[in-house]
Amino acid sequence: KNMLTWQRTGFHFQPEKNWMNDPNGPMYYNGFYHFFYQYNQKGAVWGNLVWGHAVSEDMVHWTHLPLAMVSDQWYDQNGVWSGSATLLPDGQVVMLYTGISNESAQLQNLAYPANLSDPLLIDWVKYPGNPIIDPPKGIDKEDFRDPTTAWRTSEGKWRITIGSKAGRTGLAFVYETEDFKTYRLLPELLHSASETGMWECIDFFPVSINSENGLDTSANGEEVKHVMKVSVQDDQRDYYVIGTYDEAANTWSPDNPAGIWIQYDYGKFYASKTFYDQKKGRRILWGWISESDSEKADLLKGWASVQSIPRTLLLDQKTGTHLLQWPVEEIEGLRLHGKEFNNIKVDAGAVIPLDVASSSQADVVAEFEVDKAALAAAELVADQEFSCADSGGAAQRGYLGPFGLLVLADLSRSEQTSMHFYISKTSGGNLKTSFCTDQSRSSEANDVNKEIYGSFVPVLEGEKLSMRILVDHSIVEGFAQGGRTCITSRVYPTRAIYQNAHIFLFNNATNASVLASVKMWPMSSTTIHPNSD
Ligand code: DQQ
Repeated sequence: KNMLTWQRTGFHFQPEKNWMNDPNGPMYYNGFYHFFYQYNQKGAVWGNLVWGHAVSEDMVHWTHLPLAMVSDQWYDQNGVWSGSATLLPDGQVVMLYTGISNESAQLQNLAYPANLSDPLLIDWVKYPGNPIIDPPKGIDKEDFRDPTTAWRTSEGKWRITIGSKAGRTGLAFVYETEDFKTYRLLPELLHSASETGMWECIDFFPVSINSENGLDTSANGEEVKHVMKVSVQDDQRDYYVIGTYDEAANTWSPDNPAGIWIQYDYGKFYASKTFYDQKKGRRILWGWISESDSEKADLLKGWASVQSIPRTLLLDQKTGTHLLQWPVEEIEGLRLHGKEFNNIKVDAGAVIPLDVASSSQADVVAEFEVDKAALAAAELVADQEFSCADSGGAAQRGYLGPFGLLVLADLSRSEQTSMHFYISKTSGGNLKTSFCTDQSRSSEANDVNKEIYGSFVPVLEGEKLSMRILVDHSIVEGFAQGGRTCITSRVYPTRAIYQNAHIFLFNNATNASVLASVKMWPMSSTTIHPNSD
């Protein structure tokens, strides 16, 4: 329809048109995955938010349904904002969300499906007694939003947490309820942190310390850790920490006393939310991925934002500090004829094309082994405080990197986006691996973000360096070391599109060669089924 159509994705979740932001109320119910999202029916910019709705049997192919909730009450007249689903043991579905009232107050509300025997749960009813929770005393009416999924205490009561701030301190209020209609504010805060500003879209859930299974949100006990995730509004970044939940004291505290907050993703990824998938016994993470082009381009495209490929989320038992994020296994069903490249030696300074066919939609898995002699001579590596953002990106030359993949690259590489590793040496003398993306040459357009970013990735004794990359026209999602560190990048090539998008291996180290093994699959598209009402 317009000159920017190639930027639409082939297998990521997006509505047919207009603006989308946060994932809302994801759940699995009666044979279908339900996905709701913040949606502006009126255009490709943020505003007029209501709840879009889609269903799927595999979280890959989606059917778009009519809007689930619109602004039709005084308490949500200025927006139906984010919220979460809770499945009750008797089969009821509870949806809690933030309404923006006629006076711009953030009020929490209850909604439920009109007809539980409708497998698609198309119609939603707002509880006549809404709003169910007003902002607490002393809290600004515009700083109180995004109720979580409820968890059940050992006494059989339900608790939720809601993000807020007092001054510059971000905080998590906890409410207790028995019927989801009347609530009691508990005197303690679940957690708070100074100088972090408003906490949006808090997520609070258990992970198992010794099993690969996900846990129901109410699970608790000896073998469980609790993850606190906060979307820090000022940063537009999602941070998590693994910690311990004390139900009796109604507090959560980070295991690491320094309370180091890790990002789910070091690129574009915000307002994320998990749910427990009881069909497959796993916890799934959804995140909103905004555009990094101009608003003008979004208006021209007629749409803005995609959702991440849903990610299975587990505690990394090897580090104990990180979560592992991995695209849901169902996405592998989109893989077409794969190609394998084994033990390719990439010399210092080399760039090797990997495919001749198009790869604007691709799933790529790569492993790298750095030359042993070069690693052994690591004393030659200068100590440095390396950070992806302050580095020269893929074009920098260092002793042990950068090396990795170039994707969405045209044959002359006038455009390319890297996902790469860089091994540096800390002042303590240890080697440290970073996982970075370099967007500086991603597009010849000049009104798009071209930052270099990324972060440290833990690499344990005996592990090879590995990355997986999902490429989909204007998005690249990268997962290093099984998903310990992730980067999502939005890029807008003008030449490296369709048949002209290729993949290369590169190694810009000055001394070390690397041995690379790569598997890659073109990905088929998922069909959008627009609701025709
Ligand atoms: N987006 C919603 C809010 C939430 C914010 C409004 C986070 O409920 O705090 O669209 O992106």
